[in-house]
Amino acid sequence: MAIWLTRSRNVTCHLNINLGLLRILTQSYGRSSLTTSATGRNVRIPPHVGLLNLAALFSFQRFESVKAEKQHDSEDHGDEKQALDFPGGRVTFTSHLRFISESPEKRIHCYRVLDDNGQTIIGSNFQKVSKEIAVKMYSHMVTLQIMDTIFYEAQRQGRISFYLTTIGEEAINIASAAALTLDDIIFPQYREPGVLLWRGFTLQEFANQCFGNKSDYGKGRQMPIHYGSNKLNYFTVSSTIGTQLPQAVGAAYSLKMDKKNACAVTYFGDGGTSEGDFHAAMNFAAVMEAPVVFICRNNGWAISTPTSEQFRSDGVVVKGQAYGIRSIRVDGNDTLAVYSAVHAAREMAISEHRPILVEALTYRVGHHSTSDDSTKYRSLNEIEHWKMARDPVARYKKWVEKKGWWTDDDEAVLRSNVRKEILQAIQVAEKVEKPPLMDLFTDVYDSPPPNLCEQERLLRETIKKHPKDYPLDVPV
Ligand SMILES: Cc1ncc(C[n+]2csc(CCOP(=O)(O)OP(=O)(O)O)c2C)c(N)n1
Ligand SMILES: [Mg+2]
Repeated sequence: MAIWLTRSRNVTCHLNINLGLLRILTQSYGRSSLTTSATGRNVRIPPHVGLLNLAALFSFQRFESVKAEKQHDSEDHGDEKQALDFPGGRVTFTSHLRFISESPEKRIHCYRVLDDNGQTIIGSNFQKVSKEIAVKMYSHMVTLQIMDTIFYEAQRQGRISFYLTTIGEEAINIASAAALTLDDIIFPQYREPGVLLWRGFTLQEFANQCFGNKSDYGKGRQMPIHYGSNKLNYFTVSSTIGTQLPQAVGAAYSLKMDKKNACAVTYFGDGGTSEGDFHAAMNFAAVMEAPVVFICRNNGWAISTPTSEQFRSDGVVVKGQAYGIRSIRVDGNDTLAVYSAVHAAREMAISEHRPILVEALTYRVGHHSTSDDSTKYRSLNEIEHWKMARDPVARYKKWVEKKGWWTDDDEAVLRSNVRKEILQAIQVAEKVEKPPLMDLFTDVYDSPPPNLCEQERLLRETIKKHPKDYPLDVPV
């Protein structure tokens, strides 16, 4: 957690220094000023540009210069008769000195089924859902929202140490989970508790983990939100970004060797794609033909880093093709589109023994976590726009209502029941005893090595010396 805080502070500090520098430049150059952009070009800053607009202008210029140098691919299929036999197939020759363009003229399409008003787009091709599944998806999206709101409040009240919400990403969580079977193995990042909820993790189990009590499967050794369940085929969340990706590929490969009718599914953010583990996993999966579905939640931000500073490619979807992986871009706030895309991806992964990449476009509506204040680096307008105009839950609700499958009464009953259930779960979790101190040192080694024994001895001595600095509710 400390690392997350330090990092976001550093970025803000860096931004402030840059803005300060620009202010000095505009002041000292009077009516319009000349400065040097990040790409080394001279940029003239008009006098009417305010401080905040300057930052936008600065990044705009960076993109302009990249665009100016862009070279578009023309129809050059080479000389069909002149070719090189090369591993992987024939490569035709060309006498044109041409580099492949760094980006296509048009961005890759985004698959969607529901329009902004929750109406099915005429002619759209999607996986049909039964009334039962459709209503279950909606109820779970609402449950996830309420759970997030209450746990977030519990953290603000100091009852739990940390929390992180999934607000804005309910459709990706729930609809992708609904398109899978329990035999599929999940390797999550940390913003996918809805997948676990869909699989049957109870609100009490969520509360036990967040409170780190004796009933938590991790025995209170992890920060809140690091859920995991053996029973539900859901690997425990690990804070270290990207580690789950190669693990998922390994698991997928073993499922294939065992001829199982299942795949591995791994979730990650846009920020996660900058990790070496992402690239290693993609290549490994392609080469080993592992039945794994990679689901990238491209939510625009990695703590305070916007995607414009994360990559220069057309998002994440294009990276699939570079590795030889079939890929799709989907509207992550469209429940039916996510459901259909993941359903199809799963089918292909298992029946054709191949990895599939799904890039879901969405937005992280909440702060990164309770250790973050995102208004320091993004505008309230941007957040409000996604919260109000693009809410995946409201959009999907319109669809289930239009189908005649959901009413205001259903909504009122659901909200009241879920609220009660969560408050009850929190009260119970708070009262359950904490795991004993000893549990900190168990479950890794059959017999603990000397350095662990030494650490345990030191800890016990320190607790004896400074009892007030240690929680009284942890049995020593
Ligand atoms: C290897 C590693 N580097 C850095 C961090 C600090 N960190 C925690 S979350 C995060 C941002 C991840 O962003 P993204 O993958 O887009 O997921 P999101 O939070 O947007 O869902 C970072 C940099 C970490 N936990 N692990
Ligand atoms: Mg992100």
